Amino acid sequence: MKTQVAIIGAGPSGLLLGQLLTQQGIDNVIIENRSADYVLSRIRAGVLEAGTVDLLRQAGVGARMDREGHPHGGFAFSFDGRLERIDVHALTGKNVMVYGQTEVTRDLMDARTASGATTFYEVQDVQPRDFYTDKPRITFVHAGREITLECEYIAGCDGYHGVARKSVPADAIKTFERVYPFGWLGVLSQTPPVTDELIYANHERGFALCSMRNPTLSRYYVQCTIDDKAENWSDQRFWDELRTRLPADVAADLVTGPTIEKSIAPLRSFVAEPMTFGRLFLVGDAAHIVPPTGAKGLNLAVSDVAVLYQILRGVLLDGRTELVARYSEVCLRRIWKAERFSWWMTSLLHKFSDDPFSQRMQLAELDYYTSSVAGRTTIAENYIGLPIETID
Ligand code: RFL
Ligand code: PHB
Repeated sequence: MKTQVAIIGAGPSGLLLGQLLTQQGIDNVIIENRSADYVLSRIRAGVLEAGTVDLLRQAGVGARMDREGHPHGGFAFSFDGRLERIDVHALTGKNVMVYGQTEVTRDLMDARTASGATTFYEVQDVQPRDFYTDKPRITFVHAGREITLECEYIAGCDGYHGVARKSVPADAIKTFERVYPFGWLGVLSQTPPVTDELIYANHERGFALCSMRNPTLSRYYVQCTIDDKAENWSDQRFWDELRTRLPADVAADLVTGPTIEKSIAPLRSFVAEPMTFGRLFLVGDAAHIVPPTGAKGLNLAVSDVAVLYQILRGVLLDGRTELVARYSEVCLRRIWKAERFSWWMTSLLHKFSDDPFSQRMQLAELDYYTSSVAGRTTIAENYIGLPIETID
């Protein structure tokens, strides 16, 4: 079997890259080791940067997002019993969009089905090969049959645990990592969100986040210990803990109910350099992880796709093979800044120890940033998303 671009992984980055390439008439095949239903059952990101929204519209998958998504012009920090709003729209002229990753993925899957492009789900033994030659290929097993997919380029969009990054020679890659000493316990509940906008809470018992998917579906998180288990948290314990970590007037408005999902996610910062190995590109979580505190993971995956798409278009439609060399440096410039923002938000809002001095430093930093126009502006311009470079 032959294609121009072989894409490993049908998460948001693989599906969006496939959609943009298909729109340009560039042939591509996606191979995914899970089923489509499993991919759609993963509850993850909820906040889309303005640039992500623009690219989804450009890809022709923005219609339902524009109908059902919720533009937000700001969010709040709570600390020391206070609630301080960051007016992102006033400071940047743009809104973020609250629209779940599950919905983005569903829209992309529907568009792919409509385009007739090929996707193999539930594949096994995926192995990228010969990507340092001009005839790369991927071998995999589908429905008991071994398939060789010959291609011109391979996009490794297969997430942090995928095979693409693991296939590159150890001496060709350098990785940078920080593992945080806590996790996030997240719940989804069929209840109205406690406020119209997100609240990121710093509390002496630990971080909490009030988020949402729509006016009847809330998403809440509390910081938990790294070795904690979701089974240790009854719904009652979760709601009590969340209420404790919010300002009293907000807590009084919290509507509770049965939770429909409860899971724990570890927090990690991770970057692999470079992101190109011959004709293999690493894209999205395959190349980098951020702690979710800045709402950057999905958005970074999308900005990698924006860059790779422009490069592959130049290479495959106009023969500009010299562009391949630019992918890694262009992406990494933006990635490191999003890593910085996510690390900073994590450091500012979580409980790292019982040390009272560190807690006072966090409160002073929150007070300083939220009471200065310069402070609020730097937060707003990072939250809305830093510019994505165009390749000319
Ligand atoms: P994905 O979504 O992990 O998709 C990779 C796909 O590759 C498949 N795969 C393979 N396929 C074939 N062969 C193999 N050997 C394979 N190995 C793996 C996998 O099954 C999967 O389908 O990576 P992608 O596309 O790069 O997308 C990245 C995003 O999913 C991720 O960054 C975000 O979800 C992170 N994230 C958030 N990002 C935001 O921008 N805003 C947020 O508000 C936000 N909140 C979150 C988050 C992540 C969370 N968790 C659970 C990690 C909140 C949470 C709790
Ligand atoms: C979410 O709604 O799942 C969410 C929102 C903001 C974040 C992380 C997760 O920073």
